[in-house]
Amino acid sequence: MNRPLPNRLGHTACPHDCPSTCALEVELIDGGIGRVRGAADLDYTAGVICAKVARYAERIHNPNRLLYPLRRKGEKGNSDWRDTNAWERIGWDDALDAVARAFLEAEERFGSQTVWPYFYAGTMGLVQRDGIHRLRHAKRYSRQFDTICTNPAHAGYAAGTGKLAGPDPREMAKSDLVVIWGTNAVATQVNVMTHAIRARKERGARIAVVDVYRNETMKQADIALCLRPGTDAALACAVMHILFRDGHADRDYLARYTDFPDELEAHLASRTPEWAAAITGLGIEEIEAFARAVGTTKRTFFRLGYGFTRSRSGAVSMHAASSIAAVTGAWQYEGGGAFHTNGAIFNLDKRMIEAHELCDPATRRLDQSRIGAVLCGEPEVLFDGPPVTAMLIQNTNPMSVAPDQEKVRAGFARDDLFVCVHEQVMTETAAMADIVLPATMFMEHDDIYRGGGHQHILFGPKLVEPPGECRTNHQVFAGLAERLGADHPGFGMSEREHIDWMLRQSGRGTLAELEAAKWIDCQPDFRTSHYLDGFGHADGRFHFKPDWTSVDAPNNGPMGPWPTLPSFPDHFTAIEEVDAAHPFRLATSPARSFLNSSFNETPSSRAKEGGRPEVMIHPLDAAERGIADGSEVRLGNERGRVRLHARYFDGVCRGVLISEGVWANATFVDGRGINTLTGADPIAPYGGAAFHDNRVWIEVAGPATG
Ligand SMILES: Nc1nc2c(c(=O)[nH]1)N[C@H]1C(S)=C(S)[C@@H](COP(=O)(O)OP(=O)(O)OC[C@H]3O[C@@H](n4cnc5c(=O)[nH]c(N)nc54)[C@H](O)[C@@H]3O)O[C@H]1N2
Ligand SMILES: Nc1nc2c(c(=O)[nH]1)N[C@H]1C(S)=C(S)[C@@H](COP(=O)(O)OP(=O)(O)OC[C@H]3O[C@@H](n4cnc5c(=O)[nH]c(N)nc54)[C@H](O)[C@@H]3O)O[C@H]1N2
Ligand code: SF4
Ligand SMILES: [Mo]
Repeated sequence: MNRPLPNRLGHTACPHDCPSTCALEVELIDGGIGRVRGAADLDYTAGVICAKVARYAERIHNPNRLLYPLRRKGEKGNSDWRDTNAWERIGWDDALDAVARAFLEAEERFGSQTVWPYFYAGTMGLVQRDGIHRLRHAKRYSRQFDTICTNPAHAGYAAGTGKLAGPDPREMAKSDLVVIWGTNAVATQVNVMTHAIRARKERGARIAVVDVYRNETMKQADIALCLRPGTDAALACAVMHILFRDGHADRDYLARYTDFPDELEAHLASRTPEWAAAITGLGIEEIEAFARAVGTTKRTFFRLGYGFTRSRSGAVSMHAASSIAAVTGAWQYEGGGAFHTNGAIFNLDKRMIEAHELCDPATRRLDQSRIGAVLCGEPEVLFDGPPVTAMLIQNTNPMSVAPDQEKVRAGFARDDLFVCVHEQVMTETAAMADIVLPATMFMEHDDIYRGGGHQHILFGPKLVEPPGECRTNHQVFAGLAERLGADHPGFGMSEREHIDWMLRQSGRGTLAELEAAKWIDCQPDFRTSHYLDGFGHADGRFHFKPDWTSVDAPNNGPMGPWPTLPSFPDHFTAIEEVDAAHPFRLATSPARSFLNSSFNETPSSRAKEGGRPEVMIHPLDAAERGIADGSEVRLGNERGRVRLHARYFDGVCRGVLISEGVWANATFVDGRGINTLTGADPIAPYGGAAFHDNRVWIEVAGPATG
């Protein structure tokens, strides 16, 4: 088939919730889009993007895109928005009036904090994503404690370094050993592989991968470490034990740049490879070999991901892994150190977008991950305040992605809860709404993005017209503000005016300059990035013994009580260990062709992921239970049960189960999705959901159908 030739190329940035934040080139063809490619001239993207965004035409020109506002007529939960018995098409004015009326009535009855604007990072654009705070603060609505993704990782990393920043991620290409720890980079941030493989090709570097199953990233590894979920800190401790034992600790560096190295060494004396092998399931020789590689390679670059922190031991594990680089002093060398994210380097002034000056710190901050408990009215998570009776939801799909789904479902089913969902497609959350508003996709609006896994700010201009009556998040804020009597200059500004204002205030030039340049490289200089003039803590040192109480605590009462965190890196037994009734540990790792729940509606992504949700099980574990390859199984724990199909895979450890991807609940045999099994209890010390830390049982559910 001949593809039409593009009229021109558009330049933009990928808005998805992915550390890669790729610079994109888009073929623009007769008002629509064709192929999407990675920009070759941004050296982090280096011309490479993931397959799901390369075929974005399928998502943006999706026949199931929401096109006009809808009012629910029938029962909650009907996702066929063309069903006129379930949904009624209405105009934008009517829709916004209905939302405003519901919010004002709710406020009248219970006070402003009964309204909970709920959002997340479906778009990472700062104007479209974060403008919801302007409305929230102007109206004194309940705040959101953003826990679902980053808190354990960020708290754990900053506990050691004092700052969420590190070496230039492009330095991976100059490393001699790239340790990819707890991130399935091939699937979740493909550019890490670009730079790691470059190091291998150009310098003969080795790649080590630490994960809980032999995923696509581990298949590329020279050193593959497949450990039991939640036990990474034990591995890190044994590595540090060996480094001290074998004379690979850099004692000058330790004395100059870190706290309490002597106490650390004494503490590690009993954290032997034998001790760690018993906890992690790794072989002693595997641990020794990994430690030897780390100890004898000055330029070791630890690329620390999120996955290994989605565990009740997550923050402790992150801190332990980052500590290794401080023992060897790898931080001093180009191509060495421990990188997690560059969150702290950008310093963009978001006051106009978020209306900080209107924020009343006395308003409660409800835990995003515990939306189920919040909507079920549990007093503790409501801080004994009013129930949540009205919501605006943007850029997130909690009916699929939030943990403890039984509560989430019960909460959304409440008759006295008014929900407005602004979405691009009819998600399972939108299906529970009273009013659904159609949203633009990123190529249909202007926004600005900043990297997580790299160090650039990028501009993403509007490239094509939106279909139907889709509106931007920014337009929705303005439309509601007017009706709700919310006043702030930010509501009257365009997206471009916001971006220009923010750049100027932040000392990053102007929008016109950014638009001409396409991106700004914000990497601090080498000495700063490598902490050679001191780490981010007041004493300038890396902290092996962190003050876990000093992480920015939510100002609304305790999120705990926390179990006591170990003072030095250590195995943290808070994980959900197996017991007789629940003999397996389940991790719900990401799928390569989905992005959280996004793309799980596109036929090509579903097909690439095998067409249905599955759980991977070691063939020997399966055989012991009479589970045939492809057969239907039930998984369950204290939180609920799900039915899906088993797939044999000898790349998972015995006793471990992996279910990849957030599939729509409706694709499971009985309509209950994988997050039925995941818990919303907060991870110490700063919240978060332990998506990969679940004990479960598994049993045969029926005859093989696969
Ligand atoms: N294709 C795709 N890309 C994505 C996403 C997606 O869903 N699909 N999600 C996006 C989002 S929101 C985020 S935050 C990032 C997250 O990206 P990552 O940082 O990669 O984190 P996760 O995807 O949670 O998990 C990564 C890996 O950690 C492994 N893991 C689980 N438990 C443990 C453990 O205890 N120890 C170790 N060592 N490994 C463990 C999982 O098996 C998985 O292979 O990816 C983004 N990119
Ligand atoms: N089992 C399991 N569950 C998980 C995870 C896991 O590893 N395992 N990972 C967790 C993590 S790390 C995260 S971050 C969460 C993320 O979960 P979600 O926040 O739900 O993730 P996304 O799929 O990125 O985005 C959600 C929605 O945003 C919409 N959207 C995108 N752009 C816009 C826009 O401009 N405007 C509007 N109005 N809507 C838009 C998309 O259509 C999509 O439906 O999931 C968590 N859930
Ligand atoms: S790798 Fe991530 S940032 Fe890059 S195109 Fe894919 S989803 Fe977007
Ligand atoms: Mo995430």
